[in-house]
Amino acid sequence: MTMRYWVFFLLVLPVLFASDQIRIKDLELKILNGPRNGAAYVSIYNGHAYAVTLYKVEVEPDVFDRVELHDHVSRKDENCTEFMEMIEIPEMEIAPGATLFLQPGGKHLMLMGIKSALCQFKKLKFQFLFKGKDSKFQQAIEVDIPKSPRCTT
Ligand SMILES: [Cu+2]
Repeated sequence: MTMRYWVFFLLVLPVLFASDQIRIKDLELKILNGPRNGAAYVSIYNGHAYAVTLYKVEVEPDVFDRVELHDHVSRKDENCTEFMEMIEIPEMEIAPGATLFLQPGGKHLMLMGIKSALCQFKKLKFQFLFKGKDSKFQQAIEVDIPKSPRCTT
C-alpha cells in the first residue's frame, strides 16, 4: 500500500480498540413525550492507572441529531438568587480508579434532536470514546429504549 492509501484508510476507518479497564453500567435514558431533547445517565469506572477523558458519545442507530456532554453550573440572577444552568462541555475527565456518575442535576449526556425513527427500534448502542495517556479507545453498551407515549401515536 502506498503512503497515500494508508492515510486514506486511517481517516475513513477510525475504529478504536475497546478497553476492558473501562466499565460502563446503569445506562438509563430519559425520553419524555414533549421535549425535543432527552438525557442519559450512566456510571463509568476507570480501571486504568492513568486518567482518561470521555470526549464523544455516538449512538447507533442514528436516532438523535447528536449527543452532547453537559454539566450544571450555579449562576445568580439580578436578584442574586442562585439557579442552575445547563452548559455543554467539551470533555469529562475520570481519575484513575474513580467512577464518573452522570446523573440528574449533575453531569449528563444530552440527547439532542430526538428523531421519530427512535420508535422503530427497541435497543440502542451507545459508543463511548475516550482519550487515555497516549491512545484513544472506545467502549460500547446497549440499552433498551424505554416505552414512551411519543411512540404510541
Ligand atoms: Cu443537558
